[in-house]
Amino acid sequence: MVIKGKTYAQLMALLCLTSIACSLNAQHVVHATRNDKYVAPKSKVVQDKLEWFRDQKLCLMMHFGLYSILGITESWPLVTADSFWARADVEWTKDDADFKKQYYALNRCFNPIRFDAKGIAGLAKRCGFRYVTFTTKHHDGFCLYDSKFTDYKTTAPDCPYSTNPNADMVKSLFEACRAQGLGVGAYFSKPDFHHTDFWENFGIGTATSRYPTYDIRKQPEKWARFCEFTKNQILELVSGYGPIDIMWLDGGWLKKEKGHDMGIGEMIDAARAVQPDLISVNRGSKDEYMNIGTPEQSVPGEPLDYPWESCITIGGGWGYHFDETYKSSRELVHLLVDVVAKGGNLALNVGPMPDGRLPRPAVERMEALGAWLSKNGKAIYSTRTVTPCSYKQWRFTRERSGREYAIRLWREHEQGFLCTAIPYIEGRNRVVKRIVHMASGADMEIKTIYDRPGSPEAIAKGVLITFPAGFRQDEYADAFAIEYE
Ligand code: JFZ
Repeated sequence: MVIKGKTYAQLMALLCLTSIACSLNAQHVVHATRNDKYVAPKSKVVQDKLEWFRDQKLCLMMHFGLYSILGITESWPLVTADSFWARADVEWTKDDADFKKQYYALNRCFNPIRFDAKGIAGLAKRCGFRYVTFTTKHHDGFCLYDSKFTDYKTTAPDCPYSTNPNADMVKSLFEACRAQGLGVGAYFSKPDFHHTDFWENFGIGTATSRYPTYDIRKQPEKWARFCEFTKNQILELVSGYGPIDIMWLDGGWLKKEKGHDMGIGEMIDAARAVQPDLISVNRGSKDEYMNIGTPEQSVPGEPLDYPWESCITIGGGWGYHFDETYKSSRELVHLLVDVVAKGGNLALNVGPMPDGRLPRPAVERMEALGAWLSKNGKAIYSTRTVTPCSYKQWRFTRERSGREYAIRLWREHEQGFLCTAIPYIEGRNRVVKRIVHMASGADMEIKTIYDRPGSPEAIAKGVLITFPAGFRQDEYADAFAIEYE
């Protein structure tokens, strides 16, 4: 194809060089952000486990529960004060008490007989996920495991699923994950709307907030009972469900400094008496029990100098929604690369359908992630940040050995390129000796680009990578290993 005397290849080269030229002029450096809010755990065993955590990079997070049956927001519709947003898809009733009774009664029709723990664990493994975080109990108090401290659970006789051999879903899933060599994280909600020592009468007949329905200063014994219940559930999880890598305690609005002291630190200390290397997430706290940062539905603008994971939904909601809109595979690959380049993990959340299966569009995206990682994973897993970690469409990572990677994110129209360039920017201007394309293993033809070439004042502006004949550019991103002189 010839356009105005130029072949397609020449046009692509021109486009490529144009994009290089306009990008090589800016200086862009990202400095790591020291964060004084982070308090490292005292335990050396937990500190070492956090290095394991930092190596994993990709987590499959799953929100599953009663809310999944109706495809509505998880737990939050029970909070009257949040109903303005949380009940947006609850159009069949406007009566607060009526709705709450209906929501709580969903345990009587919870029967995800197509939940295939081994199948999900195998899929997660194949798609490059390294650990799985699952909702053992969300704010609504319904337990997806056989808790000895409540009858509001999948294994209770009033729940149809209780007759299923996998009724203790946490047990089935965690065992299946470990069989695949995956880590396991227990999402557990500190608030429990179904517990009457948190919400009297389950909040029915009360305009509920996300806080207890009573003043805990006036009924300290009631609050103490709730905290003991919470401790018992955390301990039964770490005692009866095998090795758990992360205890992910949600409900960060219950804060000690706001008068809702639950004694979480003591609970985690007691849990570590059973599992010493347990990583704890005590959301809402900034103490030694908040071992990893958990930015939600967001990615920090710059690298963080402590362990963290961005928890982000593959679609719009945490739980399953019938009319979900999913992020594209390109967005998800770029999201993972961006998070990893900033030193974090991506906890990508998928909400199983009411029957227990994962939605087909989610599976397709997970498989696309896995396909990309099968070719480029060395630039992702077990890496750490390098400064600068990004420059326009480039992200940079490094192995602990020091080997560096440059990952070029391709936008939708950026296909068929014949070359690209890695800019020399402050902090990244060492002379490049060799560049290898990770997906093919092919050595790239490289050439240093100078401004004012030949003149005494010539300055190296970057390295031009010319793709060899037969080069197959990835649809979403290409990782390159860089060796320096
Ligand atoms: C929390 C949960 O509430 C949410 O349902 C989901 O499980 C997510 C992973 O974690 O997200 C929050 C946390 C705090 C608020 C709202 C949602 N808040 O304080 O409004």
